[in-house]
Amino acid sequence: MKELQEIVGASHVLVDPDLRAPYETDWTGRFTGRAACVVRPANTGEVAAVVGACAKAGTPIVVQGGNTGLVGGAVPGGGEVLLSLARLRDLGPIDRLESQVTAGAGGTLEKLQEHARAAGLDFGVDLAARSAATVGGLVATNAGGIRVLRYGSMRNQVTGIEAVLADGTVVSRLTGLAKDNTGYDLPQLLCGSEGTLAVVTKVRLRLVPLLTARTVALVAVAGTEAALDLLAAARDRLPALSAAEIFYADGLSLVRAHAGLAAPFPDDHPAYVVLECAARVDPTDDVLEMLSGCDAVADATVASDAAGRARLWAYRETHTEAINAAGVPVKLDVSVPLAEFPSLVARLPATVTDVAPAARTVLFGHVNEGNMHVNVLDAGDRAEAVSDAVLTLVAAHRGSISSEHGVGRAKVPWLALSRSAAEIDAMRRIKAGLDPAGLLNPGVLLPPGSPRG
Ligand code: 2HG
Ligand code: ZN
Repeated sequence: MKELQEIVGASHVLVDPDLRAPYETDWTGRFTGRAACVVRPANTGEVAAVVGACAKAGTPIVVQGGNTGLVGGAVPGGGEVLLSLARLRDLGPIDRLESQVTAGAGGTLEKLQEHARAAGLDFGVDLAARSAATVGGLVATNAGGIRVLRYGSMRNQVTGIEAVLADGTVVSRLTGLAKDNTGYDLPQLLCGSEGTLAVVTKVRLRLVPLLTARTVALVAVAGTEAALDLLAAARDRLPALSAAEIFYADGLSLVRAHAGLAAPFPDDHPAYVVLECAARVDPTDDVLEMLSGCDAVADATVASDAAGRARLWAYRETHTEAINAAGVPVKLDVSVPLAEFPSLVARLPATVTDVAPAARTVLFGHVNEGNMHVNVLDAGDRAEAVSDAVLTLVAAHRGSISSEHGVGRAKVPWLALSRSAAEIDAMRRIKAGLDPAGLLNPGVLLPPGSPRG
């Protein structure tokens, strides 16, 4: 402890339980664990020294950014040093020639977006937790969000990384070269590694053109199949399409009650799709034309001014908050091929109530990627049974048990539903090579085995 205080300063080693508490429980309140202490280094050198000291002492570390994760991957299992990267917030100058920027792992997505936009560029990833989610956390989980349809997930934005290995060694690859075939792609290996292979300290990121002409449509449809018909029409007819999101009537009621929002349409409908187009010239006419020619549209409302767009997005983006306000949910984040999507949605509610009769299932997500956020309220002590039933159903639909939130601690028991034994073994060998003592994020991602998962 004294050594850690010498590295980061006594005021940045939090031992008092009240000071540790906000770091020890995740955003949903489901995952909680005690940390030996919380250490808040200010720069890469301090991170390397802290990790090196822990390696020497054989002390496990759990790494945390904005603590917005939804799978318990950034809260302690019990007794680790919690390494908070929140002070690594530096944002480098915008490189206009390359359209890139280097960002500290602890800066928020929102600050990165503001920085890029002030220079006439934008960042390709966006998600509802933007004000707290950090760049390092987005990389560690390979975050997705609402613009994957257009720009891909976090790994598609990453052109370089600086990271601290489990023994305190700093590896830096921040040149961001567009072409560079000189062996293993370490930055890409770290994307989605959930803090189990190294501690990401800086990230070199690709930026995208700032598209200020934006149109959002909230479209009422008869159900999931109609939503897919609408998606197909939108993809065909709208080259500027940048988001396609789905939610259902029960989610809308929850959101409206929580946030005091007016009904979007005179009538209720089974399902709703939010479409967003972004371009240099106003895409509204194209959106209206597509909507008027699409039989799947039961009703629609369109906005192109900032306030109107935010008003329509709120119906979708308030889901997580509204669900959390109703109780501690079982949160599952799955994806299936689009052909299987309607069958999955149709079977989910009964799959849940078969094992937890009092439970309520709220579905919403990123329809273009077949990614459904399955939130289950009132599962009581049946949380494990609910996860098991839903994830088994997803596997039977050729899907993934974690589409964008990662495996964390929450999904470890079900990893084998999505990954073969040979793949898990290969992952273990990579882990053993980079972190032979199993000190980084033990209990996260890999099932227990050798070295410590
Ligand atoms: C979103 O798409 C996030 O809004 C959160 O991935 C999803 O709360 C959830 O289940
Ligand atoms: Zn999502």
